[in-house]
Amino acid sequence: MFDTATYVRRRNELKKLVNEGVVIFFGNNESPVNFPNNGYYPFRQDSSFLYYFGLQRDGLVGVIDIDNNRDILIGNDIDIEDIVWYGSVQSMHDMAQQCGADETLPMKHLKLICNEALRTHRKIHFLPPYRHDIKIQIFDLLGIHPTQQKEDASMDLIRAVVKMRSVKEPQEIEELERAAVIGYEMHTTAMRLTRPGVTEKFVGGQVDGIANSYGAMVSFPTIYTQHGEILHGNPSMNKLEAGRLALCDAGAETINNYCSDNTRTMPVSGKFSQRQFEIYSIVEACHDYTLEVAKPGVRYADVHFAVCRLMFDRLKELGLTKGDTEAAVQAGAHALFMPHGLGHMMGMDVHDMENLDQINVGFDEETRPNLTQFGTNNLRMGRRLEEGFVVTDEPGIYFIPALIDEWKAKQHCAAFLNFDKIESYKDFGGIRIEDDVLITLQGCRFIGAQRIPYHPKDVEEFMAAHRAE
Ligand SMILES: [Mn+2]
Repeated sequence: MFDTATYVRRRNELKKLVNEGVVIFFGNNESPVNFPNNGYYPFRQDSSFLYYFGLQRDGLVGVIDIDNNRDILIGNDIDIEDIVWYGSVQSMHDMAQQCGADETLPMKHLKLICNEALRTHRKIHFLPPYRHDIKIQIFDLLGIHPTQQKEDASMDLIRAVVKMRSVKEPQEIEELERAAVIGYEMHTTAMRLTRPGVTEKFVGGQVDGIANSYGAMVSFPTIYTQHGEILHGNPSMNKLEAGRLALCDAGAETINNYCSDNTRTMPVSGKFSQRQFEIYSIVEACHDYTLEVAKPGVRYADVHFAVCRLMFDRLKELGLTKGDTEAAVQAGAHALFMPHGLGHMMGMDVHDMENLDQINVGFDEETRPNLTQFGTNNLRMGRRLEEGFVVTDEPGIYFIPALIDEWKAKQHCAAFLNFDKIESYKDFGGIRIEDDVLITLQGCRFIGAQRIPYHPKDVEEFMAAHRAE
């Protein structure tokens, strides 16, 4: 965790932003696998609780009483039985000191605090819960049914948390840099292990092991697949085949739970075919183009569409698309190839603050999401960039047979698409290249001192030099 002053400062700023009432941050509990005491490991704390209290133990709740300017850490000290099985952990008193809370109270006091606040008609702020045990806890404390809790969550608190967590502090950027170092090891491991005859699952498992060895865990379930056209394809027991592409989308969390998120696509044989090289080069150009366009004040939705226009133009050179680029992108024709957004916020969550809803995180009053157009409705981040934001830059080109069939049958965007030519790519798979971008005062830069190879020549050279035989 960071120093005590960090958490005191953050909570004081939050008090100013929320202004009145009682804020409750629920920490996560252990999540059982097959028995209450057999938890999924590693334990993952709630990110907003971490942001304001920094403590990694399960069974904690942070209360910020704005009206009385009191920060209370709630939880029970562990008993001798726990110490026998799990070893000694810090006392509640020690943890309160670490995060700078004014006092600690046992968990049963939370109900008293809530009852008192309800009785005096004070506003109780909580974030939308995403775990079922927390939903039951909120039901017990506040009498709000789980189906009503998302609606009753505090918009004032959501806005304040998004405002604060969106802009990364220098010490957070250092953590993200550490995550990038682990991410580099994960992806170069995948490049070393990718060769014909190995299963996807083997490579994926080795990549996960790197995250577990050097950090807390993976930042999301690793995607490693020859079916890159399946956007979130899990590693299967299928063996890698020469001539195909393998797509690896993976990231790590540091011990302090800051994330990396990168994607590389590599030829199983170690060399790109001409057709693979042509498509890959387009994705590479799109990926690099983001760095030229993204800067403070620019909407990320506009960066997305700038990239889409470039992609469409380049696909035209290959005879896959046709017609006026501007009109094609407005019609959403590019979404046949890239049905997702260019990127998302990243921080302690890989899709940062996703539990607070993308409409609150990636959009604002000025920049509203387009919920109706296929592809564009998948944008996670649209609003104007600010210094300190961290977003991913992850263009991709996919040939999704079912989508090609559907669009062709409906003649959707037929004025802009050469379906006959596109059909010949149905066995292609998909390519994505992803890096994490920090918005700086003047522009932006990639996070990570060392780039994971991504220029085609660099990927081939790395694989030739380092591949396991
Ligand atoms: Mn991503």
